[in-house]
Amino acid sequence: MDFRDFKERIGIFTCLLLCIVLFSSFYFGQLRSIALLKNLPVIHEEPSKPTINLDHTLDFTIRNDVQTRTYWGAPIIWELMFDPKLYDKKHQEGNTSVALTVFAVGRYLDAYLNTFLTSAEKHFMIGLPVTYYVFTESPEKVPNIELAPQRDLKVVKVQKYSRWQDISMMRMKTISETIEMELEGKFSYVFCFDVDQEFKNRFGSEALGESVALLHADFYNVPKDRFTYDKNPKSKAYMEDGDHYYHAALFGGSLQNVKALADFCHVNIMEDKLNDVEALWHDESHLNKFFWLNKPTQLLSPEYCWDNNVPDKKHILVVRLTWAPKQYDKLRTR
Ligand code: 5GW
Ligand code: MN
Repeated sequence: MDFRDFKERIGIFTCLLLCIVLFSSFYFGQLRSIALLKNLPVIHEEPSKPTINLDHTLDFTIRNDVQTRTYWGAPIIWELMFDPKLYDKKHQEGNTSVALTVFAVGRYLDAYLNTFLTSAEKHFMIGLPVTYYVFTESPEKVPNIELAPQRDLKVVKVQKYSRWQDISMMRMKTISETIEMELEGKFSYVFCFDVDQEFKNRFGSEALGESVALLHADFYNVPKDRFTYDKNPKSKAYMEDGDHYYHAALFGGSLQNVKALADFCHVNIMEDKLNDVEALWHDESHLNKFFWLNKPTQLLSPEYCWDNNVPDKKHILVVRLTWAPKQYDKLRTR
């Protein structure tokens, strides 16, 4: 074997070795990533529930005095557009169930909770199973309301934040945790309400949807430039433009969508705290940002939460829910 022969063999040998090294690192690399994958928690996809969508039964032209559909196609629910009997029948057949969350912390419990719950028993989702989740720091003070069959009330003890802004904002954290720990798998929809309101007329199954936002009574009929979005670029709630001004006094939807909303608001509220900023209208500013980025599938007209201080009531055929008179002097002494 002469020297050139030897060099050639060394060459071939090196090539072979390289191939083996490359191949095995690829092969074992694959194995390793498969092993890593195996260690990942398995995500169990919820079996997709049959969703009840009755949008095709709505009459979008009957109310020619107001906007009945958004530009992205979501219905805006006004009186006369829907057939209440049909909605209730389909939801009863589909075994729809609803969780309602409401916070009554500090003096808000004495001032508003009884009226809120008693009126809800007369008007909220009548004919469907409803469970109220009342969050308070004083469970013993929750009034004993007589509930209709298929209706239930659960009291959850929460801490009382000292700043009222935090009482309002930290609801998002509790709502998210409650959906995850308690509601998931038990209800078709969850709706979250301010307590300082009173039901006056049917607030029924036509309000249910995958992701539901409420048009703010004070802003549904004013030009966009008057919307009070957060305009501070330092806040996560900052927005230059938007579609509508939504009211955080009520929102709802599927458990998954409401959890996404609550998580979004909570995370952004916490980030603002780290940056020492607070959005102009607290949780409501963040909620408006969420619905700008994640379009709601259904809007409720201000018939679903009317402010009696708005002088012009021409579009409001039925007041279904109304703001309780504000008792700021009594309730906001801090
Ligand atoms: C207290 C003082 C100022 C602002 C809020 C509170 C407060 C709110 C409270 O002491 N206890 C309480 O349970 N809340 C909850 O947060 C209620 O569910 C209340 O409806 C919600 C939002 O607060 P609101 O209704 O005073 O806010 P706005 O936007 O209707 O004025
Ligand atoms: Mn309120």
